[in-house]
Amino acid sequence: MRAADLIARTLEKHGVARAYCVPGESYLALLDALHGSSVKLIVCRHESGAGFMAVAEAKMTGKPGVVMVSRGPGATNASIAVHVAEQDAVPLVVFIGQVPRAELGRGAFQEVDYRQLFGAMAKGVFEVMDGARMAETCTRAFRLAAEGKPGPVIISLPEDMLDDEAGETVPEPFPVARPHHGAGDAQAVRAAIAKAERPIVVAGALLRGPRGAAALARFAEAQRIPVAVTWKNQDVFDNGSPLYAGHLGFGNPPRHREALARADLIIAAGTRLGDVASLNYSFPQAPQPAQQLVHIYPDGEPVGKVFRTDLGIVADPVALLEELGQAPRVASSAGEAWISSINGFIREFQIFTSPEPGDGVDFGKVVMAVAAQAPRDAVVTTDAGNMSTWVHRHWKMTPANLLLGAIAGAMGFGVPSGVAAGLADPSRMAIVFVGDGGMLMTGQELASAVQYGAKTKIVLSDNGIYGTIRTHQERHYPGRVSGTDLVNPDFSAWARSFGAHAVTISPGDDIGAKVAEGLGHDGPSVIHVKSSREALSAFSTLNALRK
Ligand SMILES: Cc1ncc(C[n+]2csc(CCOP(=O)(O)OP(=O)(O)O)c2C)c(N)n1
Repeated sequence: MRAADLIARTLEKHGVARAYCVPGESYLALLDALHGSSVKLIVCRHESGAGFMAVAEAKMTGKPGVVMVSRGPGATNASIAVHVAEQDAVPLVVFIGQVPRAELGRGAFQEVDYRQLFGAMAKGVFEVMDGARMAETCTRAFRLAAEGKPGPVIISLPEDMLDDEAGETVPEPFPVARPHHGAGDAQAVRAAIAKAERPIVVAGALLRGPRGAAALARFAEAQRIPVAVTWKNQDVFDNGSPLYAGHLGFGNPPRHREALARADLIIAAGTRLGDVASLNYSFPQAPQPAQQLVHIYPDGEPVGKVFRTDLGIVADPVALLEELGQAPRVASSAGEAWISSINGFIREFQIFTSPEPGDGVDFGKVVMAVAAQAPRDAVVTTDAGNMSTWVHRHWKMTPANLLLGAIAGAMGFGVPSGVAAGLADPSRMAIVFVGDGGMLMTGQELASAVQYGAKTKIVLSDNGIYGTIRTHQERHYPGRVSGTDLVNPDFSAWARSFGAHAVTISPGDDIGAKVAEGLGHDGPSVIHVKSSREALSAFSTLNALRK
């Protein structure tokens, strides 16, 4: 068969349900090979949207997401998603068109050297020069994307190569090699816990999913250890649990940091322990932590990289937590006091109060209404921006939810990820939180929602500013507004023009009733909130910042 057909058959063998794409003349043979395939091609309006959708699907399923884009401009448009996949450690396989083999290296129309372009982001960049190597390359790419620290893999497809004779063998998926903990590792962690008076778990994205979340909950309960979750991973642990120690990210107040700093043992599991997860390398402190540090991750690369790590275990964190959860520890009164000191603060911190701004709707009130009305298993996606701060601080998520956000902080992730969530599991409500800045970066993927029947609900904070940047600006240069104001379209009319249902929330409206209308619509809807600028985020008001 043609190399192009072999790609299609390989995707089918890997059980790929959807491939997200923007078409290009550089890979027509692959589009042709997907004609009639069980792999559903989701045609998007921008390659960043297509890439974000594939990343979101990978976050939902734990399996590599698949995106296909055209050469040159298509590839550069998709690069934001490659960066997110790298930073968020998400398995992603990216097929990119390329100029014909005879033209390579001549600076041909739309030619880019993908090894250079993606070399700093991707786990592998394969340019297939001989169609006979396609089966091996594709299967290897799927394995590489998923193993160890997951990430993006690029497959470059010179146009004429797609017509090469590639043989008839479609290999079975290569099993992903998983590192396992050794015989003494569980014992060593137990010994560290036994010595500690104030242990804490820092739980990351690799604990997402029913098995990981169950292992974490069981371990934390059995060992009586509080659990803090890393940035945008608050769905891995019950935020209402007495063991919940909060969400680590931006805006953690001094009292939270002080409470955490009292820990004498940090068990980091399923997180790379990057700058955001470690509160900018302060918890633990780099390079010499004030606490004992245990770090469990399936790839050795981040372990002991920035922090001196007393016990680094290169292993599947879920399997190790499962083992550790089997032997309960006797609760001590000192241990219980440690748990309640940290959880006591969190309970207070989770309480929502409104500054009652006079210049628009407090977006926090809308988030609270959505949280109250959303189904228990809602999939929530957040764009980068202040509007997500209320979600992280006040929505008490549980592992029944799924929270998808770009840990890399890429604006524009919200709407496409919500559309992908609506497509990947139509039985669950997908809810997006996005600002007016992010909405006009990739919000046009609302068209994809309408085209493919995703019933995504989009909650839009229309405050007329790039709010997050205004926050930083007011803190550093009070009152000197520069480059952060926006003039917006009528978002409700805009949403309706796509065929979505739109609800506008203005000051004085019944927020609960409007949210019910938006969430209750049997199709895609946009809840357009005329938000206050004064109620800038879940952490501060504009005037307080200026002062
Ligand atoms: C692709 C990209 N461009 C720029 C930024 C920098 N940035 C972070 S948040 C933000 C503003 C977000 O504004 P908006 O979407 O309106 O949400 P708000 O903060 O007002 O809630 C910007 C520009 C980014 N993170 N990603």
